[in-house]
Amino acid sequence: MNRISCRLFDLRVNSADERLLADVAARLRGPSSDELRSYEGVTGVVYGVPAAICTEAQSVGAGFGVAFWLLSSESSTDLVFAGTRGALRELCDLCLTHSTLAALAQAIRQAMNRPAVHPLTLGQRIVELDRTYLMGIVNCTPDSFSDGGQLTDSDAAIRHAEQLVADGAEILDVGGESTRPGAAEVPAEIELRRVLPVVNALARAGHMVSIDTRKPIVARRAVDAGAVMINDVGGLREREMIDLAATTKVAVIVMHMRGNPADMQQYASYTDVVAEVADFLLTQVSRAVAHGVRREQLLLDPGIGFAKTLDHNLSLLKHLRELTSLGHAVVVGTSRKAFIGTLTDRPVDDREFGTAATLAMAVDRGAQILRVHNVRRAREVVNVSEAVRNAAFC
Ligand code: HH2
Repeated sequence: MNRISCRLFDLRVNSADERLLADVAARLRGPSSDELRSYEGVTGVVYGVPAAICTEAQSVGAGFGVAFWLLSSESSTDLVFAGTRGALRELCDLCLTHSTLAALAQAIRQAMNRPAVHPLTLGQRIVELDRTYLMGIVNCTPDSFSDGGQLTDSDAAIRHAEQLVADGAEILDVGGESTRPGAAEVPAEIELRRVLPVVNALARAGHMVSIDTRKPIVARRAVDAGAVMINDVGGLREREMIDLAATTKVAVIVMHMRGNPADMQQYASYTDVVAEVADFLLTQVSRAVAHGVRREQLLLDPGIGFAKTLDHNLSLLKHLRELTSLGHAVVVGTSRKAFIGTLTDRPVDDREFGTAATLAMAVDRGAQILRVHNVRRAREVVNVSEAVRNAAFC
């Protein structure tokens, strides 16, 4: 059987979402929006299924309350289906026992483990987020924990960023303040002086630029200079940052942190770190939405290393699915961080293997964006771990 792939639209989470309905109903010329809307559950499209198998799936699915529509063209047949998650799971279990339907069931099951997130608008571009994206780190700082002092003049930072793009970075995260544990706050004027020329040049060159800051004024000026994403390591705790997101409509990473970099480690105490981080992030999302930010602008980040001990970081990575199942894209930043040094006994410039292990796990657990220093190596990790995660049943 040919390789088939499945894409899900979770109508339960996005029931009011006209864009998803229109996508399935119109672009794919499948069932009408009204038909799809009548299903409280999941709608999916399986691409490239042989017609005979589609027909067999239809006959098996009918008894489970799963509806199927065939979309046939000369070259291929695609299958649109809709049903509740429970019905689909049962159907998949049954199909796995049919030799001809096993691959179809496997594709649906895989997709159900990866809930659909809304495509992200980054400037003029729509990023589907149906695979893992790499965000290259451009630290224009004298004191970042891994690469501080390397890019203090703008030209060096721009050259480095161009290299990251050549290595496979899709987004460039430009920062002008170190947030390593214990770092002192940098005045806004200095942060602006460090980042603005770099943001400006990279945006003009057509790259997707994110501004890594916790200061609304820095975010505002960077967006004016062409940044299409705000990486708010303050997690939208500042009302001004929420207002900026609401008016500019740019994408925003909401990252979990307690206190600020100078004192955050004294707040690294949780009863259930995964639940508390998820709770904080969802509260911030609701607050932002209540003030006019669109849900689909917001990405979540557990803030690895920010007010976290080694065990907290490990638990968040192990249970990352609890965040990637919330219906928002998830960003993960583990690159070269201290907990990797603790586990490997390696200095900061020799943590690529340890970093690679965490990236592979983040991909497997459904993270959409990985924030990394070494993009070339991370691209290799992503290629392999995505291939394993998406392997066909055979
Ligand atoms: N980590 C750092 C900085 N920004 N942003 C997000 N969204 N997630 C992260 O995990 C994250 C982040 C810290 O890493 P780095 O920029 O390399 O170091 P420094 O803060 O010392 O500049």
